[in-house]
Amino acid sequence: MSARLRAAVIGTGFVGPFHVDAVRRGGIGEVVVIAGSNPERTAARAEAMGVAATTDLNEVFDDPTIDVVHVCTPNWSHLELALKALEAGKHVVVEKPLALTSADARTLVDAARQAGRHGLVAFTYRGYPMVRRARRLVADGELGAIRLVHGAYLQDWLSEETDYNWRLEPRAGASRAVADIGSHWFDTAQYITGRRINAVLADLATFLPVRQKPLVETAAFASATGEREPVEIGSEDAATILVRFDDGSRGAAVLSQVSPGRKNAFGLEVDGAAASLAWQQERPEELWVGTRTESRGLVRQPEGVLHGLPPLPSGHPEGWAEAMRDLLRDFYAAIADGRSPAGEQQYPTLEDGARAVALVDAVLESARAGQWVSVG
Ligand code: SOE
Repeated sequence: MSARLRAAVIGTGFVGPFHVDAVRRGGIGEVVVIAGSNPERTAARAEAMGVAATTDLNEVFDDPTIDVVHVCTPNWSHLELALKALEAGKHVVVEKPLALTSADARTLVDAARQAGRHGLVAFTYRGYPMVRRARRLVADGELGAIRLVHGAYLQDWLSEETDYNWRLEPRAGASRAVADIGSHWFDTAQYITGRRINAVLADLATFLPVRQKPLVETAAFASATGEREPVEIGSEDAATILVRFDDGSRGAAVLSQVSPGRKNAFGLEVDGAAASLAWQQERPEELWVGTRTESRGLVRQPEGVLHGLPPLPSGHPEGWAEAMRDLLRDFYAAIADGRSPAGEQQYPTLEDGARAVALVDAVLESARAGQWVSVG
């Protein structure tokens, strides 16, 4: 077997350790170091994952043996860290949202192009086998002409006044629910249908304009105890958005981080002239397909061997962690096989990430203006 690609993961919060695990299980790369700003947490994460730790990012950028850098930090540092990694000649994996504004996201896309490096945006939901199957059904014409794309992405981990996380801070960006989870919904809707959203009409809501911020740092999905201070919140807890696609089809999404009982309820339906399909992230192995005369529940069938690794047999659920593994496996394979970063890719590219940021910008503008806004 050829030498594995060597990687560094920057970020020790919720998602960084899952990147370490996904790369490892993908079998093409190995994460050699995890970097973070908090020395204790970085050391603890590194020990748990069996990799080296550093709080000095130059150790990552200046190490010529590191091929890939994963940027898994809070939103405000994605741009700066990814640009530095590209300058240092690394390929980059960047968490979503790619950047805080569309202009910054374009800067990143251009930098990767100029550096001739591969760049992936972590649109994990594209890695689910049944999402890929849904895309194939649409591409094979089984649904007929697409009419409607609709669904929701609902969470509850920010539904109480005492829930707090860095995503609520102004420096994390003007949008929250839309940038954090809506960007996944938009991307998956476009991935499955192969169409682009070219206009949006959005209504945003902040149901908790004041939150009780804990004085200690709180990780995503966690609750803190102890002293708190009231802080004003500018970003949206929820959004209702109408969309139009470039083929004339229409859609609607309800996005919320304040829906009690809904954990990661990402659902998407596509209605065509001949058939409709529906997928729910929390039941990832199933795909519903309905016509005028029948409806069927498709279950995941293990397909082929992906880069040397057999898939799990049916009935052994593949979920979020496997989706991340497969997404990163496609990315690492493109690098290992020497494929040009300029060509078509199997993985979600920085260009796809920039498109999602442009949609978020359009949503904010639409909500401000109270009218449809087109996306270029
Ligand atoms: C938190 O809202 C979050 O972890 C997102 O940041 C992820 O992208 C999503 O997959 C799950 O929810």
